[in-house]
Amino acid sequence: MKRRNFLVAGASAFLAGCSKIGDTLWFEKLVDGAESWHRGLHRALGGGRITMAPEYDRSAISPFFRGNGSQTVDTEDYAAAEAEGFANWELTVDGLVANPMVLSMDQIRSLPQRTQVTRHDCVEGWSAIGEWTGPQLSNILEAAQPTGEANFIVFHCADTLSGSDYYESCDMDDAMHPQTIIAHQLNGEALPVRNGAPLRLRLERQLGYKHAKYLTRIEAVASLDGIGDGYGGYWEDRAGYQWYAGI
Ligand SMILES: Nc1nc2c(c(=O)[nH]1)N[C@H]1C(S)=C(S)[C@@H](COP(=O)(O)O)O[C@H]1N2
Ligand SMILES: [Mo]
Repeated sequence: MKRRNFLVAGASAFLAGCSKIGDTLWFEKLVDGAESWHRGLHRALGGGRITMAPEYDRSAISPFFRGNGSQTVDTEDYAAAEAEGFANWELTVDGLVANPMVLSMDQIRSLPQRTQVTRHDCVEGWSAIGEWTGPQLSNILEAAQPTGEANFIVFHCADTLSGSDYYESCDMDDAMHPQTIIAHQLNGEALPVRNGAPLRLRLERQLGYKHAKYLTRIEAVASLDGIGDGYGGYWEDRAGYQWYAGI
């Protein structure tokens, strides 16, 4: 397939250290939003039927979106990153993908953006409505090109809770869902530290604990075995929370 070859060639140039990001073909396609590869995958996975989480008017936004779980990352690296406004934060995309890549914050901000006002429901019994902005994960995966063996996407985080790494995962259907975004803004401002600065997942059809904060790495895998305790997430491993936490 011609397009696929373009993307592979462009991504290789990028990985080789091409300094002008805009010159790489795959990145241009992404920024244009012109690529349709992910729409084909949508059809293959979902039979064309996509249910959307409710979206709200901006007037419904909660005055304060509380933080829960980790409210910062207790490392020197994170403190240094925060001190420079997360200008050099990077998101790695790897695992079972044809084009592993490392995205800068500028690249993440230059992708097509989606903004959505949604309600976050935490199992601990609170909800909040917020406006989230960021690129669709489908758009990023379109560039990375998960291989045929990739069944899940694992979200790795910078923080630990009680000494264990926080992480989460979802299936390819949710990964490619239009409301699944890598958010860098809450209510039009850079993501606050308590809410996962500088990058957090929004997985709108599922409960709060799935929405991994402080994202460092997105990994495509065939199986969740061998990742954490194998149940697909920090709370799934520890407290028996459901892996598919549909609302
Ligand atoms: N990395 C990381 N992500 C996380 C958590 C965490 O402790 N660490 N807590 C989860 C839980 S239980 C909830 S309800 C939400 C809270 O998001 P908020 O802090 O923006 O309110 O983040 C989720 N994602
Ligand atoms: Mo939660």
